[in-house]
Amino acid sequence: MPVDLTADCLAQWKMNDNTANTVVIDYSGNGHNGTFTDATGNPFTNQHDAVGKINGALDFDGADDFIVVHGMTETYSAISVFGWINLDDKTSNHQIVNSFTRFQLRFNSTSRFRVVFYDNESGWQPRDGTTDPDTGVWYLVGFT
Ligand SMILES: [Ca+2]
Ligand SMILES: [Ca+2]
Repeated sequence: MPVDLTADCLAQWKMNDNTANTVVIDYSGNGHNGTFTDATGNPFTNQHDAVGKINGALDFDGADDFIVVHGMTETYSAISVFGWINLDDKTSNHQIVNSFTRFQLRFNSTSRFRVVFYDNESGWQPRDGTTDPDTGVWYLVGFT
C-alpha cells in the first residue's frame, strides 16, 4: 500500500539512492536527508545498492555501515516508525532506527524484532515482537 505523504510525515527514506555520493534522500519534503557512513569502505550509495522490496534498497554490512540524519528537531506527542527489513544475519544485534533519546527499533539476537522506548518514569523499556524472522525475506517492521 503506498504511503500517503501528508503534512504530518516527518521523513520518508525510500533507500532508492544509487549515486556516487553519500546522500540518502528524504522524500517527505522536510529536508531530512541522511548521510551514508561506512568507516572502512566506500560510503557512496551506489556501493551499497541492492534490490529492495519497492525499487532499490541500501545494503548494510552489520559492522560499520549506517545512515546519520541530523537536525530532526520537530516535537511530537505520538510517532509511528516503519521500515522494510531483509536480514542476512540473525546472530547479532542490529540497529534499524535509533533516535538515541526516545526510541530504538532493532533486531535482537534473541531472534525477535525489538522496540525500546524511553519512559520518563521507568527509563528504557524493551518490547519484543513475536515473529522469528527468516533471513532473505522482507518484513515490514515498526511501531506506533
Ligand atoms: Ca526502496
Ligand atoms: Ca562497512
